[in-house]
Amino acid sequence: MPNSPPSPATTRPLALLLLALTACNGCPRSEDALEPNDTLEAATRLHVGVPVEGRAVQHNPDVFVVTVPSGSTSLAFHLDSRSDDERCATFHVVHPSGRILWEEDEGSCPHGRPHRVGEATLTIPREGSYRLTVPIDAPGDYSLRIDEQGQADNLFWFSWDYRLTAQIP
Ligand SMILES: [Ca+2]
Repeated sequence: MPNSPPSPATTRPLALLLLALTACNGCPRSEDALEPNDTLEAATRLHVGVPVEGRAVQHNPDVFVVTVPSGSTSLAFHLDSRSDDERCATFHVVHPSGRILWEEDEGSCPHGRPHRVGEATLTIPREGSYRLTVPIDAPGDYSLRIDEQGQADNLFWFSWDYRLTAQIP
């Protein structure tokens, strides 16, 4: 008995899977060694001038805490992508008192609607490279939360690798 061609009902799911894999820009990948770090209680400790490497994953915030000594007047976070994929990181920085120094609306990428206090600034020297500077008026633990917003056409939760460094200019 000759083989009959596969029916459209059989080939359609396979075709969709192949299309998804072909178009997969940011397929699901394993998490980084910093996890779990989704909350302030589980935050990764940052040390000024010492870079850490992490993975920004859509729907999976990464939280960091850095202790700032007295006498500092500003704190800068440098985040550099280590891949050429599309990126849409947004940031949230909180003062030791709980006051918000920087936040961005969910889905605000590419940084169209930031909320800032004082002289906080975000610059993007090149695609995938961010420099967020916030004013400092007290010593203590400052927190940074990174959220990858992803893009509307992502088929999977998007992720990309980064290097993060806190600096006191
Ligand atoms: Ca995380």
